[in-house]
Amino acid sequence: MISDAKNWKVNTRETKVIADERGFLGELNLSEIPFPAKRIYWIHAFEEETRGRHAHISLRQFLIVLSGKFSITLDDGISSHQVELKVGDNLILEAGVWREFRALDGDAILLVIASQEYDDLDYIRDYDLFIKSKHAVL
Ligand code: T46
Repeated sequence: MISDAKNWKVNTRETKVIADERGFLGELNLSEIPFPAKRIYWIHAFEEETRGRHAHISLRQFLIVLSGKFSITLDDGISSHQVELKVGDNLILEAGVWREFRALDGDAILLVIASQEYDDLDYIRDYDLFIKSKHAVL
């Protein structure tokens, strides 16, 4: 584990991966996910493009890098933390965290397991509003 804060936990190489002469097989038990999963989606990101740039009001997520590398910035409104995740690394991300994801190579794939179905109203996409929402809570 390289980072453990109130709103996120970064685990490096925690995902079980079985390698043999044919390639790799990854395994994840749903019991390892700290919430009931309602949705799975994946991102095949273009190199150096930044995705995210939002926070969620209540969504909880479990993210696994399936291929390549991502630079991820996590910001809880008080401090900002940057982590680099490579294949097999995973991240448990709670609500209320501003996040930005940048693919560090051209074959970067991120699998996300989410606690809710897609809801655009759960997104805060304006950073100033995000900071204001954090101060309203504090
Ligand atoms: C997050 C990061 C890691 C859907 O229709 N269904 C879905 O399940 C999702 C996730 C998105 N969409 C639509 C909404 C937008 O029209 O797909 C389009 C792109 O979504 P967005 O700009 O939010 O993509 P990212 O990569 O910036 O963010 C996504 C997730 O939205 C977000 O929850 O944390 O991946």
